[in-house]
Amino acid sequence: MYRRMCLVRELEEELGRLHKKGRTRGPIHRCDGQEAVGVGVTAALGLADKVTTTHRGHAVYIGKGMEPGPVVAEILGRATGACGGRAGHMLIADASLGMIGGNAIVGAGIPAATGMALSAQVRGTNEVAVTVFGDGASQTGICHEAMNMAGLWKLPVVFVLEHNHYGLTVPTEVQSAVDDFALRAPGYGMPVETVDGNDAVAVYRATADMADRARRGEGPGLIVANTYRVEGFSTSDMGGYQDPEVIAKWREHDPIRIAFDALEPTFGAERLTEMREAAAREIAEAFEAAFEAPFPTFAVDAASAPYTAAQN
Ligand SMILES: Cc1ncc(C[n+]2csc(CCOP(=O)(O)OP(=O)(O)O)c2C)c(N)n1
Ligand SMILES: [Mg+2]
Repeated sequence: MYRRMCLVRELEEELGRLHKKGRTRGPIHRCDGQEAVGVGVTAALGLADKVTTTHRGHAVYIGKGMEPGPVVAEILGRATGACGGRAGHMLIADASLGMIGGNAIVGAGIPAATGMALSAQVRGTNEVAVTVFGDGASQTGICHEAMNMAGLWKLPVVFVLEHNHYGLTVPTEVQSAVDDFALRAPGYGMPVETVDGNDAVAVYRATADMADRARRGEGPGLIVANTYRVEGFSTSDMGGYQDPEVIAKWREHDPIRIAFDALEPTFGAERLTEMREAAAREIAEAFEAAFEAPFPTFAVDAASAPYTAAQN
């Protein structure tokens, strides 16, 4: 988890630098400071388990086992990307790893994972589906519909609410009728655990517990992972509406530092620093390769095109 969080951090910081140089296309939704959610959740899952994530999903992609090379190439829209350069940074998927996708439609990953859980139940497997979604997404109608059906049918789905305290520029206190999102779980007949979302071990343990229940046929669970969006909504966000003192407090409570401090007595600072440096090299190499790679071609294949110009 430490290694993967380092990879994500290096990825996000490089994306921030490249955006400033005008070398990325469109806004990028950085997840630095929130790595422990995506990485901790996915560390508790097997290959056959499915996960959906959001427009801010880089930690989930890397956590579920995607290599930096195809992820970076996809973010830069190259033909060598995980989705051939056609998905972009919000929609990356690799079904062979159970990484079913990010999603640019807020909340859309929630019913998708719930449907995958229904599929697992109908097929009689012991797979679980997990959906990581934002506090903003938790206000959508489809979130509540999915949670209700999951509770009613005891579907093997784990709902992970990545509570970074903002939906775009809107803070929690003006988007939710309750301060504490954990209050919602009893309404759908499911247990809830609230964790420090910057502590990868806490996130991992909560996910493993909820996934075990789900595999036993005991139904869904909710995890509220408290974290904070330290970098603004996207690389295009001009900021100014988040309290600098609050940002500074959360920066102190950094998920990589927490992991470092937990591991240091056993492994030593030197080894952990080497791992961080190796992650930086791996990301730098992924960017170098991606910048060399071609863009996809968009030639229309007449045989597979569903409509002809005449039909249109
Ligand atoms: C259905 C839909 N409504 C609105 C938007 C515009 N939008 C993009 S991200 C976002 C806020 C999401 O907040 P949250 O779910 O907390 O995720 P975060 O950005 O904090 O990770 C909104 C409203 C969208 N993409 N899709
Ligand atoms: Mg949010």
